[in-house]
Amino acid sequence: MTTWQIRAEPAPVTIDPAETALIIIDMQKDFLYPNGYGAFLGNDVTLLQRTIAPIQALLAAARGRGMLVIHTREGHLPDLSDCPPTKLNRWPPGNRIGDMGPMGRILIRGEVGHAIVDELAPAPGEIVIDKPGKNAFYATDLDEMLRTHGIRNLLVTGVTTDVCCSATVIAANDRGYNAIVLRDCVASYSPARHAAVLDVIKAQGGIFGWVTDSTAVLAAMQ
Ligand code: TIU
Repeated sequence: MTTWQIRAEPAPVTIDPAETALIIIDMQKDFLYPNGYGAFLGNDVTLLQRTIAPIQALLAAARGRGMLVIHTREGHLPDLSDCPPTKLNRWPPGNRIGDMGPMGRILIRGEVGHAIVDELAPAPGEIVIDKPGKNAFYATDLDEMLRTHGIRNLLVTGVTTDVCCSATVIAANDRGYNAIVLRDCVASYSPARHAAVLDVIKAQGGIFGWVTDSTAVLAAMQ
């Protein structure tokens, strides 16, 4: 059995690549592009764009080794029937999910802004999970898909560190998956929140998982 030993915090982690998936969380135009929803709300999207190149390198390596690749997208049905009022009412009218944004209706499935960025477009056959929540396990068949493929470890990438990545890592940990987060492949609109979340994940002996980077993972893959 081939194993990969990955340099990580709080300790190195050894994984079987056959039991490992690369998950790319919500790398959507609305969050990353200068004319997307995130930018429209006043966020600095360049902080998020820095993740694209290292995720591209990791994605190419994962594809080359036949690893399971999972993309997720946050978004809702056009009639908003899957969007709780608590989430809908978080922003003033005009800036809400379902309102017309710069790249179509904000976070609505099928709209331009909801799509994954061109640089990381899913390849035919790769799993794409449409999620109505922040946590990718909530109201999706992600858990079933991972179990079907015998996955026990997740290499976690995507945006944002403090929202959808954090929510997914915490949920994965409770479900018995090892979450290994790549610090250069996740990003937040707030560098302080990004750093804080990574600290929490690896605190207390790795209470939610491990923190590493793409250089260490690519080295372990050799
Ligand atoms: N995908 C994801 O993280 N959704 C968010 O709403 N993130 C924010 O940082 N707002």
